[in-house]
Amino acid sequence: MNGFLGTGATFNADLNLLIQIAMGLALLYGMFLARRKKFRAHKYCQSSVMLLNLVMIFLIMVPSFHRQVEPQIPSELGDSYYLVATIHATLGTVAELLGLYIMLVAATKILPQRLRFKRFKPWMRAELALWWIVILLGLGTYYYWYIATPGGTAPQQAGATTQPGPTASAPVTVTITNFQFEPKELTIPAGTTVIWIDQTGRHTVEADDGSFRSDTIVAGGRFEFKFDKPGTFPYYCNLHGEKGGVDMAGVITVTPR
Ligand code: HEM
Ligand SMILES: [Cu+2]
Repeated sequence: MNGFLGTGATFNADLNLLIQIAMGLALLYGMFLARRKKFRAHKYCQSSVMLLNLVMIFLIMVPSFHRQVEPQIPSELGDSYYLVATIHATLGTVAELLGLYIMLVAATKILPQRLRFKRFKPWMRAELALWWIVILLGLGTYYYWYIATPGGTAPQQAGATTQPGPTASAPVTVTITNFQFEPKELTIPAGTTVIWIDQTGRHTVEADDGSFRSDTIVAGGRFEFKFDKPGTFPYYCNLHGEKGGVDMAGVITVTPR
């Protein structure tokens, strides 16, 4: 799950970031190919980027948008975290569609005459400019998602009252970081309150069986739930995990008092 750039981003985000920058540079290189009248090479270069980007969009960005952004709009659009990603996704859709259209006109004979433009340069220039705007908005998204700390809140430390205690009445703390719950498995006597404290990133805490469910928690935020009934309660982060213990998930085991 964890990325490799050391920013606390997901693996997918880091991978996407590198590939997107490489593709942006490839488009610029393709522009120079056209200037040197190497139109065949230009065609293959730009077309490959358009097609590879379709893969990145459907494998990484659409699922991420669907999970993390869609449920929060329009209500949370005042938050840069969602706003920048939404503008990025909207313009990104336009850029990709326009790119595919230009590709169809310039590199194939599929489209009928009335749907074809004649002057390539203005269309291709506009597309290249739009594409780079979308990359910059993507970098902005990456920044707000993984680098900026919301509201500058320092991660809250558990106070003395939230240390794990021997009696059922003392609350127990689970720390949330990118991208795990610590401890992942926790056993407590019935009647204990568990407090999840988020130290990095945005996450949720949701029981597989729906018995408890937090809103999106930001760094510095917390969520608590009192476990009255004995049983096993698997839970997960809705943004980075799934039911059944997949990826970012944990288990609370409640024993009879
Ligand atoms: C020309 C097309 C596009 C380009 C060049 C592009 C570029 C980028 C870049 C550089 C990032 C930052 C790396 C990352 O955080 O993954 C990013 C992230 C993202 N993009 Fe795009 N993008 C494009 C189209 C789209 C579309 C069509 C959508 C909408 C479904 C979209 C949604 C997202 C989301 C949600 C993220 C954050 C992903 C995450 O970190 O989990 N992008 N994009
Ligand atoms: Cu999470």
